Amino acid sequence: MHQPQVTAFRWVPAFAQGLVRDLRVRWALEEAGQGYQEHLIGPAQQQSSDYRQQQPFGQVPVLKDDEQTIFESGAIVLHIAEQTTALMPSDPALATQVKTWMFAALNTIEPPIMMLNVIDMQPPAIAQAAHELRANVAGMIGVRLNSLAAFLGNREYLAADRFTSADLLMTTVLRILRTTDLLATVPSLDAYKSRNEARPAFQKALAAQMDTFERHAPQQ
Ligand SMILES: N[C@@H](CCC(=O)N[C@@H](CS)C(=O)NCC(=O)O)C(=O)O
Repeated sequence: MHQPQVTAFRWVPAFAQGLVRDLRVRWALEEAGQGYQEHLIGPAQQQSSDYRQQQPFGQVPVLKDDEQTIFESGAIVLHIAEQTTALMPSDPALATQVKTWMFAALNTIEPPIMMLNVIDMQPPAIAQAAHELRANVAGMIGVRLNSLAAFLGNREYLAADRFTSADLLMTTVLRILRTTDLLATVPSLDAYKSRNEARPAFQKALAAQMDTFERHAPQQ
């Protein structure tokens, strides 16, 4: 088997570094003990028709392995997880619980967080005009975070009583809040995120992404 290839950006501005979604794929591969190669792209390749055949929206990440080419970070993490018990239990009922929480991370928790992220990235005049909307979205996120914390209770992980691909995705989603104070208002979730970020596989994946950006930083 050849090493899988992960398509990632050569460089992004600081606000996105450590959040770009190839991190999810790098982390999953590290947890699986699977080496990989980087395929780095920039704006020109994003637009190319060849790349659009692999990722129709010109985004990252893409994973190419011996079997296929896949886009959507959730689908890629699921594909990797289905090949290793490191991320997905072999018991079918437990695996269903893990997949349920993978969807919850991407489909229930991530949307309002991304909405806030988009508002916060607007130019000052637009952000100012949207300040009431921002407060409402922050409130929606708070409700979701409290529900998640209530479910977790004394559990360390979301499903199967151990770290799985559900925790991997949920942690990368919670990280998007890093420029807000929202997570700090739910200390048990903050601790959950930090616990998962302390995993050697995450640290390795993050270091690899950051190293790439450092090596390709534009000259001042
Ligand atoms: N739902 C997609 C979202 C991918 C996505 O938003 N990728 C960002 C980087 S994290 C990107 O490529 N942005 C550039 C663009 O949209 O042109 C996934 O999870 O893979």
